[in-house]
Amino acid sequence: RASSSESRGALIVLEGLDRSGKTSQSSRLLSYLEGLGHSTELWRFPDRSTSVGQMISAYLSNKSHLDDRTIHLLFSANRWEKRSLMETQLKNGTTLVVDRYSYSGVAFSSAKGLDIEWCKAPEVGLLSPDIVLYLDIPPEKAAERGGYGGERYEQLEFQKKVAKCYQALCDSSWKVIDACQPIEDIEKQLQDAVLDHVMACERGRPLSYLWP
Ligand code: NYM
Repeated sequence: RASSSESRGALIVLEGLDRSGKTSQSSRLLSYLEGLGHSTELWRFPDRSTSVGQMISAYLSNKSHLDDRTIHLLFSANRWEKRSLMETQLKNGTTLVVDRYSYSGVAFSSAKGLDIEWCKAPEVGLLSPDIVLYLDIPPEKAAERGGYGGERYEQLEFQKKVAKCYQALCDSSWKVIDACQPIEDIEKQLQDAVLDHVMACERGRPLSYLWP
């Protein structure tokens, strides 16, 4: 067999507006895949544990101010610093459930008015997800859920712009899920959506790279 058909874990990405339910659905999906016996890890971006991540965290909590392009590149660098570990884990056969990825990077920065192609450029060469699960919620509904923690970006008018930017990125390869449904229904739909991809990767689907 060619090395391109080696078994690997799947790269599963959850995207959506703030308060769309990504974080709780990510951990439910992790439990499900682990329960089926798949080696699985939960990842998230930004990864606030690194030194780049701490700069991002300070920015998001309004403790620092950075130029729009500068913070965009820090978010991207935060993915680049995890890229080789990501590839290692996938090749080890571990499936990664990732709460936000490059699509958040492009959607949130282009919502500020930055050119979308400029925003995409630093992501080129990162690993491409096997499936993007988009938790679709009207910005008004997300705002009603409350618990906007007061971080930068957590404002209705801005989230409306982010929603439009996500629409510009969304293509037929994404699985769009109505995030206003009951939690258990969403959970079930996510489970159904990922299984084929996990199997295809086990059978040796080759890795691919942004932007496909
Ligand atoms: N965010 C997240 C970006 O602006 N660019 C990125 O590349 C990523 C990964 O950070 N409002 C924004 C989206 C969120 C914020 O995310 C923090 P979270 O999931 O609340 O930790």
